Amino acid sequence: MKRTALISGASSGIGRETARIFARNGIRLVLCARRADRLQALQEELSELTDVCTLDFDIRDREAMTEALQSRPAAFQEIDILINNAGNAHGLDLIHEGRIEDWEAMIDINIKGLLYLSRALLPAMVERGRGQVVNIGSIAGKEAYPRGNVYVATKFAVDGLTRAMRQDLLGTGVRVSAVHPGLVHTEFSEVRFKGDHEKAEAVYQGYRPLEAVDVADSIWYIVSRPGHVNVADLLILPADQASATLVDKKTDT
Ligand code: 8X3
Repeated sequence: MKRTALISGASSGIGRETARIFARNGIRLVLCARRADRLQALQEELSELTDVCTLDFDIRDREAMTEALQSRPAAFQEIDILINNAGNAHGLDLIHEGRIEDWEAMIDINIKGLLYLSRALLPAMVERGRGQVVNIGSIAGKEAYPRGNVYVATKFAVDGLTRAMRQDLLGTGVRVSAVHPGLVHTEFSEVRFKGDHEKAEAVYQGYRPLEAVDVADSIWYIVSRPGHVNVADLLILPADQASATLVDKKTDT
């Protein structure tokens, strides 16, 4: 049976690569993000492979999310797989120097956005007695690191929510998993450093980071397991990374 997945943060990075892998495997797609032009380009790319619908809204805006979800065509009503991928980091400041707006953005997107989408889509999954949720956490949700503070807290929240959701949904037929990536070469650092390209690129130099496709591949692994299997928690790191702060960098450039 053909399944339908809704992916948040689908316009770039891990979300976009997940959409590509899902499309190649015949999963129908509801692609969500703020950037309509990027979503449209992805829809054009993938619609040869599968049915694709796009919803552009800001995940911080619950009303906009509700309206967008309601506007989706009937053929995309049933969502079997929710990929809670939207999330980012803003700033890398000491706790006593952090910008409140950065904190609010991270809390609103990484925690509240995940909750809004889950609350909107889970009831129908429970009613149908099947479904799958994959929350994208981070190694930052497993261990704190200096200056990570609020980002770390939001990813600890993702880890905690994943565990709690799994307990609440036990016996409903809905499986809940989390993928926690380490360093992945995406726009993540570009956003964290507010467009400072050099600073962002330096994060990924001197070793081989993960690419978005590596993480997307592990998400596909999770959603392609048979129904009685739940890969509950998956930490995926570059071979050159051993902890949030321990990376085997060969050069300083
Ligand atoms: C992204 C990985 O180490 O920059 O979540 O927090 S890290």
